[in-house]
Amino acid sequence: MAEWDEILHMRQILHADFDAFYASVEQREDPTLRGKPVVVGGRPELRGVVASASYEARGFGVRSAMPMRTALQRCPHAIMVNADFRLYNQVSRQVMSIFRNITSLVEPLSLDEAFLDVTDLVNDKESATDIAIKLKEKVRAVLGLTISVGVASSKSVAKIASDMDKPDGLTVVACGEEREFLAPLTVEKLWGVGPKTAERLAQAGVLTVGDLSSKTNEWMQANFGQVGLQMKRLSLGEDQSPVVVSRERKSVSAEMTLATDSNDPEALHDLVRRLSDRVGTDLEYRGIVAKTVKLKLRLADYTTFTRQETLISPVGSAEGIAEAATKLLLPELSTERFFRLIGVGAGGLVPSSQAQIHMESMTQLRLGGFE
Ligand code: TTP
Ligand code: MG
Ligand code: MG
Repeated sequence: MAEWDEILHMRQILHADFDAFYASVEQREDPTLRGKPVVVGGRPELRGVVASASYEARGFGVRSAMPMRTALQRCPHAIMVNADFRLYNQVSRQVMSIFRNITSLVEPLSLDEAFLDVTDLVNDKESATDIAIKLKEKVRAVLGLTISVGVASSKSVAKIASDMDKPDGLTVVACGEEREFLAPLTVEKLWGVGPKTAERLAQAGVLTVGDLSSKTNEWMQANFGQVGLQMKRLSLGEDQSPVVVSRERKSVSAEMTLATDSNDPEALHDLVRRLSDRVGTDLEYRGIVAKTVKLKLRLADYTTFTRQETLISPVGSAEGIAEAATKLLLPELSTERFFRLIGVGAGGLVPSSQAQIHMESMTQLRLGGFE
């Protein structure tokens, strides 16, 4: 009986993720970049980091989040491209709509990846694997880009699976084989296990997911608390978390460290404008507006503080964010103050449609007051 119960409740989850997203979009736009090591990211002289590296560049050891300087040392002939967030947002919207044409149960995790719950689509004629193959073909045909897909009975296993065979991969973990699949992987593959936790686990001789799964619940709880129990469940392939169609984001932000600590109003304003552009593009893409705008500032001595303003009418564009952020920056500038890092954030997020209603009713109230 228990087994039947399991089979009846077995879910079929896909995790799809673009291969080298930013870099692949750039290669698609400019054919001369195809087959070449391409890195998208910030300029090395501005302490830029790699956002995305094409698979050709990865052959030279270039990785995301690596300082651009290091990337160019490893791969001197790499072609550097500035990020075009508007374009990536557009491609993201397109891929999400391809996903939603397959099922409405789509949970975007970031611009380039999403979970799809296809449980109800699977039947005698079409397996989850067939759906995954169809999805890959569709994305290639419509967008000229490749995705890698993981198919499994849970979100966490599907996400790990999609990363196993990149680029253009398809990894299927059959129902009941989750433990075997996970066992040889390093603990860092598990959701929520970062370098620090991995280091602590390594000290206890726990290197692989298999090692972790053989630890007792008591040991996991004693050493890592509630999170420990969650890790143990994930190591066994147990993850009941549902695909959540709309994920509420509480804030959107972007920050950047300056090449050299600066007190130059022009350079600082310029940075605020660029960060606002990123935040504003993200808001536009999501169709949301912000009621508060925040500025994060770090001085040369690492003192860090924030300034924020709650706006009378919410903003949802790069220009609106920049205007508010610039106002916050102005009183902080002085020749003695050298800044090391600046961040721009948007909070109090509401759907644009809702903000519209809110503003209309405020207008009506005001009109009412005049009568
Ligand atoms: P990822 O899916 O993590 O990376 P990727 O698509 O470039 O490569 P992969 O084939 O391994 O999936 O992230 C998607 C995009 O998010 C990536 O193209 C650029 C951006 N990004 C950053 O800006 N900084 C980062 O540190 C990472 C990891 C990603
Ligand atoms: Mg990706
Ligand atoms: Mg991704």
